[in-house]
Amino acid sequence: MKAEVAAGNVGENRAGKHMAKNTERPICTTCPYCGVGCGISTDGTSLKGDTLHPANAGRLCVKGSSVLETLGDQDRLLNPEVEGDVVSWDQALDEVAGRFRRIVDEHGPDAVAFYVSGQLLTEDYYVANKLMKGYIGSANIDTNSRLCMSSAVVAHKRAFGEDVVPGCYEDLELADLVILTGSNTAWAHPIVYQRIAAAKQARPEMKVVVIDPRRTATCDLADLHLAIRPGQDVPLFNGLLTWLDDNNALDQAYIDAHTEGFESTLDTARSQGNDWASLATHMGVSKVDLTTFYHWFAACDRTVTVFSQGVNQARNGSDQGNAIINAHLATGRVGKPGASPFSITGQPNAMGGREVGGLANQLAVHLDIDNPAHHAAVADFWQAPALAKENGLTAVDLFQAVASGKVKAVWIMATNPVDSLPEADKVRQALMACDTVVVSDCVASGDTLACADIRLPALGWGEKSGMVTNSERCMSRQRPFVTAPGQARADWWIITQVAQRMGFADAFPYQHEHEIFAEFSALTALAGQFGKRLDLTAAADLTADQYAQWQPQQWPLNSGPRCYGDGRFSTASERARFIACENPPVRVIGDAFPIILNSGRIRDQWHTMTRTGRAGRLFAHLSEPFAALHPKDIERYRLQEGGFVRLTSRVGDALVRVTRDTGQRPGTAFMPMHWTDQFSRRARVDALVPARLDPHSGQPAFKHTPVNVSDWQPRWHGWLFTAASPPAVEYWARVPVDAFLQAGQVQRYRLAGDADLTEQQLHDWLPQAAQWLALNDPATGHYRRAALDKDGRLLAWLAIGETLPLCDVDWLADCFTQGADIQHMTILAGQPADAGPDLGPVICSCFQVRQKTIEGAVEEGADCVEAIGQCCQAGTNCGSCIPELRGLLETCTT
Ligand SMILES: Nc1nc2c(c(=O)[nH]1)N[C@H]1C(S)=C(S)[C@@H](COP(=O)(O)OP(=O)(O)OC[C@H]3O[C@@H](n4cnc5c(=O)[nH]c(N)nc54)[C@H](O)[C@@H]3O)O[C@H]1N2
Ligand SMILES: Nc1nc2c(c(=O)[nH]1)N[C@H]1C(S)=C(S)[C@@H](COP(=O)(O)OP(=O)(O)OC[C@H]3O[C@@H](n4cnc5c(=O)[nH]c(N)nc54)[C@H](O)[C@@H]3O)O[C@H]1N2
Ligand code: SF4
Ligand SMILES: [Mo]
Repeated sequence: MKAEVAAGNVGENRAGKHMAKNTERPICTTCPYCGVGCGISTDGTSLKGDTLHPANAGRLCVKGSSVLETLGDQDRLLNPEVEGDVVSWDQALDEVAGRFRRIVDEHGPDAVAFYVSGQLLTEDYYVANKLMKGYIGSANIDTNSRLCMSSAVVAHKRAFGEDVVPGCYEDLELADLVILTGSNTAWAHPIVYQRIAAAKQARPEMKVVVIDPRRTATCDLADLHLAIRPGQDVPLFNGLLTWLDDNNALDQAYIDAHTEGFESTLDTARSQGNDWASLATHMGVSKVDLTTFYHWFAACDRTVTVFSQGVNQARNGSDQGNAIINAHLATGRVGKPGASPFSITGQPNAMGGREVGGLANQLAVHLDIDNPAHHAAVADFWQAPALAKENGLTAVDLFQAVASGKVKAVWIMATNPVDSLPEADKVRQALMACDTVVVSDCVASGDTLACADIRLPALGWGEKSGMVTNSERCMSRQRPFVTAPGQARADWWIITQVAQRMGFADAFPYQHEHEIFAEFSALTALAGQFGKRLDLTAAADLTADQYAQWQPQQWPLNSGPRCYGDGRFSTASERARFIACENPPVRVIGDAFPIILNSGRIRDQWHTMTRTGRAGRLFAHLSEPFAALHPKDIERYRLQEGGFVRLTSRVGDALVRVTRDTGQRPGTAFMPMHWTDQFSRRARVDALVPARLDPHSGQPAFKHTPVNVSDWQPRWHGWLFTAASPPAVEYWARVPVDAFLQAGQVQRYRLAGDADLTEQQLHDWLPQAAQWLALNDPATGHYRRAALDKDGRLLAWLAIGETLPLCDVDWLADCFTQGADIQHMTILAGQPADAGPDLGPVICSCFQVRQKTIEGAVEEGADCVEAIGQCCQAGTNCGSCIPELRGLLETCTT
């Protein structure tokens, strides 16, 4: 049986099995996951938080602290491939350059496109943008930041005249009021959450307000949770503006001196009235809660409003961002210690991509394509022959242009659009029909890779080298510490090689990433000429050695940690702009699709799971795709808790498990965005999401999809452990088991199906084996099989029944990892002879502590998170499970 406390690998995490090289002394690098941008110190076999990094001061969350477990050669893309054949780099690069050149020559530059990602490094991003906009001559380069940050970019540009985040993390610690809206900080930005939690512990009078239609783990920190109806953020913040005016809480001197457009913005806000009771009803909250929030905002000069995807990913995401910024401008709370609006970034280099101009409607260094002076300056700096003159296609439009044949070649780098774009099935069809699809990725299998004509193996985290910028504009280095597997190469190198082969060798002469960074830094001088704050000119002459030694620094370089604190903005008038935000039209929920489907992140998975999906430990928290619904809806739609639900929308369908969640608003459901066709039969949430876009940013409304739900009752259920592909059944979901057979890594599949099964089928699901064990129990309708090699080692295990066969999946996983000594009857039973009680799901991933153990600790008197930690270690490493521990404390003690 797996020890309840798995000692030894915490804080000192194990490296992946095929780690090629360890460093002699620890190096400092930056976490590959979220935009908090934590520093990591590692020698290749163990890691810890970098105590000197300003973002995390030594802390790491569960994803960061388990990152070494996701490295290794298994399922890596090792060689360039053209139409399925392994080729040399020369052949692959010639092929890409040749095809792009030919299409540009025949159909013009707008017939090709790049689709890139906030997981590229700044240097990769810079050369991709320079090649497409400056040399190929089209602005058809867009990025997954379109799905993530583009509404915040619009909001910043409209309000401040530049895409600048004015505040910094320290503001969260200095604030008297922290508002977290559309942000599940506890799970998506855990170290930011921990910094707020620590500040609140030190100053309990500090208030936290969470605005989110569902009750999330983040709410455990909240003094007030406003569970607004989905999409009601503009009315909420318009109401706030009106309230501030009614209660003389505006900073009129600041408004007069530093802003414009206030009167018309206030008029628009006022048009919804100030009958707080009916407004509260409209928003779906109580009047007391609404006015408490307004009181607190009025009272606290030091207020930070953190916003993320619940704000950005909406039909009116840009306005939602501006409605927040309006309230901050109206109270003079921008860029001051403890007082700012704060859009936090998702990906490790979402911010870096915005700096270099990775979006189709940016030029570079915060300049605009359609501004002739900006255009002339960049064309001159780059000596670019064909600098694009018009904005290019934004992500959703870009893939529609691929579908219509207007775009004939697309190069996708470091993103997985077949899973992450709305109407994802159509994206897949478009790519399958496209002339040339090039995909640069690290892994060998993926839903987008399956559509590629040319696959290029890229370096991944731990191998690649370059710069990333986090949410607070802090630039840190990612440094390599393992040898690249196979033929994998840096993205910047691949792009530069293609540029050279397309005839642009003079403009892409780089030998080392630091040369690219220095050029980009020099280019920011132009930003300064046009009154922008982006300033890296101090790094323009950086030597290779200085680049190697780079310590985390915020831009503008050699400036304070905040921007705009003096009330002078990046607009021509130096005044910030209020933006009048109309309330969204009232949404009529039709009978056909009565539930509003929300989607987002879970604690231990990253996006499309190409990395976190390699570590079995990260599935302990939530192991299957699910839709969370309120118990009333489970009853109303005759679903079953733990059963299966088929979701259908106007554009697609999905089949997942039902989770009961009293924190859901009735009439809504939540699905994680993570499961792809690599991990489940049909659980891609974006197959359901229609392409409804914010008109200013082009960002899709991922959070509010009308769906229908119906119960699905399979005729049989099962478990299958195998290294082979999953069987073709109606439902399967897989979890990697930390064991490798010759055929590959063992996977644990949860199965369910409708069709009759024959003995032969069951047999075919298992691999060739020297020995077989079988047990058929017609009384229970259960069939169990085990396949063993000649030495008695387990190769595969299967149990099928009309009800889900009982077994201890963790013990079975251990049977695979620990090899021999298998007792035949026990193995068929799927649990040890001396099976202990079921301890429930793992809550603390670091120490593998299960729910019942934690509840036991509470029953024995542990009355706070720290006491639970002392009893059973839960929550004492990365702290990511602390919100859940607080939840258990609450349920056990009430
Ligand atoms: N564990 C983990 N962490 C991650 C990532 C990951 O994949 N896994 N990805 C990273 C990336 S790229 C990003 S962009 C960030 C995203 O970080 P977050 O934005 O915090 O994450 P989400 O879960 O997408 O959505 C946040 C919340 O918005 C709420 N919401 C939905 N509709 C509304 C609404 O109408 N109004 C309001 N106010 N709220 C609403 C949802 O209920 C959800 O709780 O996370 C980053 N961190
Ligand atoms: N329904 C719904 N959809 C969403 C969202 C949502 O909340 N709901 N959120 C949206 C948001 S905010 C985001 S950011 C996107 C994320 O969605 P994606 O960007 O599609 O997700 P990832 O899994 O991060 O894809 C990264 C890919 O790049 C590969 N990769 C990793 N590192 C490198 C590298 O260094 N070089 C190269 N070449 N490849 C690399 C990985 O193996 C993986 O295949 O999803 C969006 N889609
Ligand atoms: S909060 Fe976690 S995932 Fe985000 S950067 Fe820090 S360690 Fe990485
Ligand atoms: Mo994101």
